[in-house]
Amino acid sequence: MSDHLIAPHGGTLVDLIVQGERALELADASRDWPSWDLTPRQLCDLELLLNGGFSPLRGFMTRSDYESVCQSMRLADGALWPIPITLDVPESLAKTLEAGSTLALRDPEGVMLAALQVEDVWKPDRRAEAEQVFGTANPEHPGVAHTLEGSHEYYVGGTIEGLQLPVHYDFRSLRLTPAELRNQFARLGWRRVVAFQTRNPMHRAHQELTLRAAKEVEASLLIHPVVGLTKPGDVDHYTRVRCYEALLPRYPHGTAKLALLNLAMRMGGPREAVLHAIVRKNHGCTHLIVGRDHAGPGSDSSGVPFYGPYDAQELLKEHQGELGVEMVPFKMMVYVEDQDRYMPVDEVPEGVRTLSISGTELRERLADGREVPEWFTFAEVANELRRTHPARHRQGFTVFFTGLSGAGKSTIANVLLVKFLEVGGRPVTLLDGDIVRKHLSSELGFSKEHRDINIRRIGYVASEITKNGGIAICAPIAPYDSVRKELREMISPVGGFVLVHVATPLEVCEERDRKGLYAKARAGIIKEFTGISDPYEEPADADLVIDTSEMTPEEAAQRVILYLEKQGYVGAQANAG
Ligand code: PPS
Repeated sequence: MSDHLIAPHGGTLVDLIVQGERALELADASRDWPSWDLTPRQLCDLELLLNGGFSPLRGFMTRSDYESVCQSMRLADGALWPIPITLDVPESLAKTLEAGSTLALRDPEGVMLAALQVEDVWKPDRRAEAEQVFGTANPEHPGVAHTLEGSHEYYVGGTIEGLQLPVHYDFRSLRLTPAELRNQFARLGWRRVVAFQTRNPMHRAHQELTLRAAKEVEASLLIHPVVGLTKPGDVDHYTRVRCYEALLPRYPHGTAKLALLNLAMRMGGPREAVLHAIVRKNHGCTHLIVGRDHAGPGSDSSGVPFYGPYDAQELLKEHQGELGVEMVPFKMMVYVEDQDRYMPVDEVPEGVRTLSISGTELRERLADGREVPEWFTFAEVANELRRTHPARHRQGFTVFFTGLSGAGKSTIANVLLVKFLEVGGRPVTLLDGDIVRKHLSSELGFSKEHRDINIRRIGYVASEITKNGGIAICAPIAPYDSVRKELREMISPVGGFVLVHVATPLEVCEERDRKGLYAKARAGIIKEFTGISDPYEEPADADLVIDTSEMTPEEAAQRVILYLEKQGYVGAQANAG
């Protein structure tokens, strides 16, 4: 490692991976140890512990470090550290551990990644932790929600010996450890490096901001996006990385580099900004760009922001001298139309027209297939976003019919199937009640429990079809409201979900009795028959209500198509014929 690079936090770059004999010894001994399959958050933390991204930490925090960090942002030895890095486990495991035991840490497939020499097992006051670290115990803050509701009751602290880093198969050449990045910087002669932390796609404002920052401090630029855990609802990292790669050629040759950071963000605002600076220092960076609301979780439900827009800048400013990482503060960049360029908002002369597009507006434009202007984002980035967020008429969707036996669900579903096949363009799957019960749920009966399992199975298959851009038409009875709602929640994030209540009255269904089932149900030959001896909960949240005693199956199918057209899920040609 070059002497000219910034020293890691604490002076030495930690490397917890053990080799040769010791590795064999640990693997051998692990047979007798209790073992823990790491959660996604813990896997991210372990990776940065093992590769020195979290130097000087040598394991998950012990109680004294944890308490000191929560209270005063310092480890017990006084070193600056803003956020607890702890291993949470359930009581059942905690009870088997004590100081001196060893715990095998495994990935979700059971591969042993590291051995933890237990020093401490304790039950933390997680509410106090949330208040100290995040400044609030409001679970609308995602970091607080994880601390209070998403983590186990006990913490285990101790040093770690690593057998291997967690395995990633995606973007391997961009996943650089602190040592690897430092080697590259040394080879390139990059002594001054300004890091840009991000969890979002980068648009022109971000490019302008990073270019300006690099020029201002005369440093090379490391675009260092987080690909571990970010804020729920963020653009997935596969898409983001393709966007960053598309943007990279827009920087002057040899001045910018892209590497991925497998950090689990806490959305901890000011304290997290300090963590980001430490982690970047360990990766060989001398500067960190901190913009507006850095690592912020936004606002609570009453619209009050959890942190002030420049709180993170202020906290990092207090500590930058001690850390040796210089903060490069940035105000929000806005587009000045008359000058066709970006400017920090506080430099825009009064009365000058500025333009901006919010995240919500961008999502809407992508969903509607509307143009994303070149002043906002480069065409190559917009194309990448479009590939993942196609316009609604290219997205998948589920049409979910619910209603009594004999209400006409299957008939309408079959007409709809044919209409969609006629139009073509998207694969269509019909998950009819009877078909599903034959192929997916043959062992199930008609108890509430079994019906719910049946609907969840249908929902899972429909969500996979929808996610992959297909059309799923489902036509079970689905008599229970809560499981129908579960499906809407599961499917809506990956495409469209339309609940159609086929509300043909029971008398009409019974009179039709096409399968003779109602007669058998009345005679008590078939038990738990919906509408006769079993409940049907009418949906109050149906997107469409259709009564087949008042219209033909073709008319009913047409109503569904018109509804989908209004929502943007089918284009103009879907209606033709
Ligand atoms: S559920 O409640 O959604 O799981 O039911 P589903 O999978 O749609 O299955 C309903 C079909 O099974 C036949 N059948 C019964 N339906 C209701 N209650 C009882 N006890 C029952 N026993 C058998 C019936 O033919 C249903 O088909 P459809 O097409 O709805 O008439």
